[in-house]
Amino acid sequence: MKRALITGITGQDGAYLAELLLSKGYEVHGIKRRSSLFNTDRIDHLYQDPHEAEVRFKLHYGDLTDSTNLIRIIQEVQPDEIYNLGAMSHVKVSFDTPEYVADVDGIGTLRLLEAVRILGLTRKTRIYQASTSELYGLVQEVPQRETTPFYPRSPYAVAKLYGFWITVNYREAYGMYACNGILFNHESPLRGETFVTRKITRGVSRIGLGLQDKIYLGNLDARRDWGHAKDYVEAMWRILQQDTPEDFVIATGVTTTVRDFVRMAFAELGVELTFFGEGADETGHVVACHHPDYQLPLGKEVVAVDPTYYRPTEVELLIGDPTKAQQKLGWTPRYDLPALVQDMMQADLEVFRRDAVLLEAGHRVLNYYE
Ligand code: NDP
Ligand code: GDR
Repeated sequence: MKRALITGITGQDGAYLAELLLSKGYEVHGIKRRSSLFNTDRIDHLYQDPHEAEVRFKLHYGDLTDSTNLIRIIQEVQPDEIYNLGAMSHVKVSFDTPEYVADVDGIGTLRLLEAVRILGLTRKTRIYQASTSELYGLVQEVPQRETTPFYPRSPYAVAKLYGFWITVNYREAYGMYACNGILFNHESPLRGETFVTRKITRGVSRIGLGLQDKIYLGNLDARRDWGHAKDYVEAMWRILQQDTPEDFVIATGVTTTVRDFVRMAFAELGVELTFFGEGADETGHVVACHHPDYQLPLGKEVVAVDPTYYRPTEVELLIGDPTKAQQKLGWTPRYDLPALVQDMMQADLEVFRRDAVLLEAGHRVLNYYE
């Protein structure tokens, strides 16, 4: 039985990857951080009582800022594969906490590689590093591929640049099987609530159900290559199953503006929008409702821009070229963008229908701002 260790197992990708590896017969170990509230919502369905006879899912307390703890866990687990998904992953927040992000996302990667080296596991343990399309930053070439020069535009991306190159360096210096997946944006019903797609699907669901009036967003012109996280964790696994370690771009090859993502989410309710104005003055209004359950007033303003969400330096355009992954890994995504939006909208509508019922029965429900 293969043994995998996942950092960031409580995050979106960690949850889907753990599910995938368990379905392939792996024993899965994950590192979770101690927090004052439960932080295992996304993986609670995988939890196994440690008293059971055959436990294939185990969590360890740890943190990427703590070398001794990483060394201890890796020594104990002796993993065949490590997936380094742990990170402070929010680009906008990285401008507020740049030093912390450098420590976790940059030096954290070094700590993990060093732990494997110090423990003499360089021949046994394969390492996947969660690299990102944010490395491309300011557009140098489109579509972006493995050979496109990097130009990071945030403390997050600069920290991930270190993570990328230290992974390459350990591969070349010590012959380690260590690879970067340069993954473009991938989303799902498990996506963190403050990333733009999930913020939109939650906001649109709440507007449709009468729980909220409007969503406030930042740069509506930004273009992203959005895929489904379920497809992308499959690519991570395939990257570690090759004969030789290499880096791969994982993307759909299609790019869409934030504004069009908003349109697509409202379309799931049968609601059509028109946008007026430009920049910080742009607003989105209801022009038609085709579904009997979601009859919003025509002309209602449901989207507005709040410059608070602008970034000091923005990544305007991402579109990836997944040719190498298609050819060498045999990887192609199963979800396209309409299927992704549908999946996210269905999940969020279900969540907020419960809130709507509670509200009608006189209970208090939370408001969400961000
Ligand atoms: P999430 O933000 O959903 O999850 C991040 C995970 O990292 C969480 O489990 C979090 O724990 C954990 N974490 C945060 N800080 C630390 C720390 N100091 N020590 C240990 N663990 C920590 O991210 P995603 O699942 O979306 O992304 C997974 C990885 O892939 C990240 O590295 C991200 O930067 C990268 N990536 C993501 C892309 C995407 O589009 N989703 C695209 C390209 C790269 P907790 O739950 O306690 O907060
Ligand atoms: P990103 O994702 O920065 O690409 O990083 P995010 O969803 O945060 O932003 C995408 C684009 O949308 C614009 N935007 C807004 N973003 C947020 N969060 N909130 C808003 O209100 C809003 N309005 C407009 C942003 O300016 C941006 O252009 C994600 C993370 O998962 C990283 O960890 C990962 O490395 C990259 O994807 C690939």
